[in-house]
Amino acid sequence: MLSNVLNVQYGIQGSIEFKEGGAGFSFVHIKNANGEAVISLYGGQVTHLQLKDDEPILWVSPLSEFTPGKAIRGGIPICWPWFGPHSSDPLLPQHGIARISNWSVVNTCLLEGDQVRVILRCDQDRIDQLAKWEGVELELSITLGKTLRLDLCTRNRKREAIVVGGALHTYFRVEDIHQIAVQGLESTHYRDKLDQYKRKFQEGGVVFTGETDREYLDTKSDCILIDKAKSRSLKVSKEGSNTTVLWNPWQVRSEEMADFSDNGFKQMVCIEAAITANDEQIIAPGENHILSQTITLL
Ligand code: TA6
Repeated sequence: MLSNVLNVQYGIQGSIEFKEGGAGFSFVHIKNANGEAVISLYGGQVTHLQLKDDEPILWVSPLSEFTPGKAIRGGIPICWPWFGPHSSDPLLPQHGIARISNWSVVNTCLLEGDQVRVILRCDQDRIDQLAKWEGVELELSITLGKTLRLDLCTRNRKREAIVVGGALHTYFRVEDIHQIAVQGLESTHYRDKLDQYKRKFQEGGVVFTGETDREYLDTKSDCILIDKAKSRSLKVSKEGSNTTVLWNPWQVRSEEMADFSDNGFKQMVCIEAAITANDEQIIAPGENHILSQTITLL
């Protein structure tokens, strides 16, 4: 069992443990005095997070498949090296290859302040098979302290520059979509995917009354997710990104997606640190780009 080997090499008693899960996937379970998290090595995807003994923070569809080639529906999918459909090849997977690739463990360690860190690397053979991406490396550092922080590092080992897009496509669990608000995007322009990507202006806080699919532009702001029904507020901060995506599929879209529970839309919202379209990042030879998201329970 892969988990047994990983536990010998990377397990840390009481803090980091590898276990087999659905469909034979290997998961790393991390915990400290502040909370716990679970990460699937398939997709490099965080699938569970709890902070300060509060209720779970991430949403995973009960109908999510755990099968190779299919993205896990929920948690924190890694969209890379592009966001949405590929710009020219419709045969390439939506949101890139990272979330449907195997990831290996690079390192695990305990840091000061009771922090636990796991560093994963996306399967290099999978990246090298992607035209124009051979020689580009992708690593994800996941740090659980009083917060959960993800650092997605793209390293350009090629002789020419690359242009990378993507997102940390985080599905937050909420009690009732009708009773939440997202603050931090006031007075920000956004592209509305549901209206031919028309550029619009966000006056006040964001509330959800129907399908919502928006790319907020030129914003480095923290977002505050206010969940009135759960009496909980979360801060979602980011680095390395000027675009924040908000998404809720609402009823009809949820019913159209086989791996999305029909009423699941009522209990989730995606707040994504993104580098999309106008915000894709040019990485010079030998340079890196780091896309980060930090989740804090307020
Ligand atoms: O992040 C929003 C979005 O781009 C939506 O347009 C929707 O496609 C969503 O991602 C989910 O995409 P997926 O490929 O995971 O079904």
